[in-house]
Amino acid sequence: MRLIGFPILVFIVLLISSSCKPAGPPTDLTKESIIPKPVSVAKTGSSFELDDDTQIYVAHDSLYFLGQYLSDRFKSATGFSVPVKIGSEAPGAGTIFLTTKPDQNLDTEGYALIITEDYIKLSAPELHGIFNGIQTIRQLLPAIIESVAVQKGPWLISSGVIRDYPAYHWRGSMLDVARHFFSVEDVKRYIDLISYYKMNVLHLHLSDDQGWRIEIKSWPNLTNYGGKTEVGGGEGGFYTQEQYADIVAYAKDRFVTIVPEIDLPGHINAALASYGELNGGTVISQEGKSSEKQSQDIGKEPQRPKLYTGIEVGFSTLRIDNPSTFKFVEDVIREICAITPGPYFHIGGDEAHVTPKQDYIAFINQFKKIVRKNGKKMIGWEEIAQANIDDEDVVQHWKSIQYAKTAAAKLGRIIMSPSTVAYLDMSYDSATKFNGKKIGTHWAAYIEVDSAYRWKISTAAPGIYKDYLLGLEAPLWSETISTMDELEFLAFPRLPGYAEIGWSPEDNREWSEYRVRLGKHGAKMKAMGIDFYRSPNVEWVE
Ligand code: TNX
Repeated sequence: MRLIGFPILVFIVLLISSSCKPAGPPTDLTKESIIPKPVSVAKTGSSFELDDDTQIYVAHDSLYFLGQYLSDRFKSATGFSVPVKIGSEAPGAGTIFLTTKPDQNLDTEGYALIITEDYIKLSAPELHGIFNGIQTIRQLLPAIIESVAVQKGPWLISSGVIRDYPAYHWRGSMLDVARHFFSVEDVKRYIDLISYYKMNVLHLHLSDDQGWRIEIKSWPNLTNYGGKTEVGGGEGGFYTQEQYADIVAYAKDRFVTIVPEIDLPGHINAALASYGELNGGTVISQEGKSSEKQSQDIGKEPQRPKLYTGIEVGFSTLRIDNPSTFKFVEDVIREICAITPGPYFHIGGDEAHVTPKQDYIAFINQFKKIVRKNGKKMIGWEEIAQANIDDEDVVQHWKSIQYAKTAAAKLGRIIMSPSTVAYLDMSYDSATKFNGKKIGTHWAAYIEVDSAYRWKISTAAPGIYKDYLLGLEAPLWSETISTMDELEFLAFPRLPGYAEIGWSPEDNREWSEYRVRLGKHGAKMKAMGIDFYRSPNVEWVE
């Protein structure tokens, strides 16, 4: 029986074969999906091919490690061992040339990328810009360049010119390693992932009621006892000072500044549980309620509260009238500052609900002196705006914009982490689950990928002088997550949007355009093995 006429059959075969034909080489640089969106992109209509003859040339020794970093990014997926050579001549055919040169319009983190059929030239005023330009090159290659196994090419990049630099210098994320501990390897992977999107700050929340996560040599019980559990009663963990230094060095090579936080004077139960002398004679009636009743007899009968594994906040505090308190604070800040090359120390300062207000203010003023004495600038959560803030201090907004305004009126600098749009621990919606387990919380809001993207730093901080706004941080609190996969599921795909909010010109961003670009990053995130949330608001290309 003849079901389809011959001409129709030919037509269908032609149709199928034409739709299966591999796409031609990419030639339109303006159509590529780069996140964060670059400041300017111009196309020239051809493409460069990375192949087994490609060589990387760097203009001088100090660029060598970046050339090697780029070569390493190519290795697994292409199977090519792209050699890195030092040579100051102009780029020859088949080369990727990295060079630094002054360019007043590019800023300290900016870069210029010229891609021709014959070569790629990446130049920047500083090494940080070269690193950022390398991330752009990675994103311009086919998504499978991020695969760990060898893939089939060709490895083509559209030609043209990109000039790019950030709107804000503080583009970061905070990771809470206190509520649940995350290993050195996990933290390094997170550094790799955030820096792929040109973020440059990782704030580590290193202590809280549930655990103390960084070795303090003069107070060893903090980790030997106070680091041994976490939310839900798991085994916890901590970083030795050497491991912390290893994280810091890894971050430095990726132009990420580590900001260590020790949360004071509240969120301190793990320390009180480790050293009764810090708790003074406080009467403890039940787990997690160490400050329910404060005895007047400090030091009389040091009682340690139990380690805490729940998720309440605001119940613990240091005591300002306790002689041990500042010995402890001085030692902790001194030891951590000594192994932190970055310019900041974060003293926490949030939710000190059981610290009397005058004591709280006195505490912050004193912490600031100690931080300065150790050569760092103080950062604190927004409540520190109540203390003596000046233009060297940084205040991190999370809930009440009034505190940020108060801080700015005192000349303080502001990091924006508005919990209703920028908290990575908020669920996407009421059904958010990973592998059948509900994760995330929603005390501030449900944050779908579009609402995470649709805000601006400057309008979220009305009335604050723009020069005082350092940028943004997306905090990832870990009460509900304990594995790297769960971490990734909450961070992605919102984190690339935060990276773009901090980097790209504010008036040149549109959700309707961004969602298409983000959809194309599905394939890249998949190739990187990221367990990301497939938001129904995005058409994923994988
Ligand atoms: C509030 S935000 C906190 C944290 C919690 C978080 C949970 C802030 C400065 N403090 O202690 O982990 O909410 O979303």
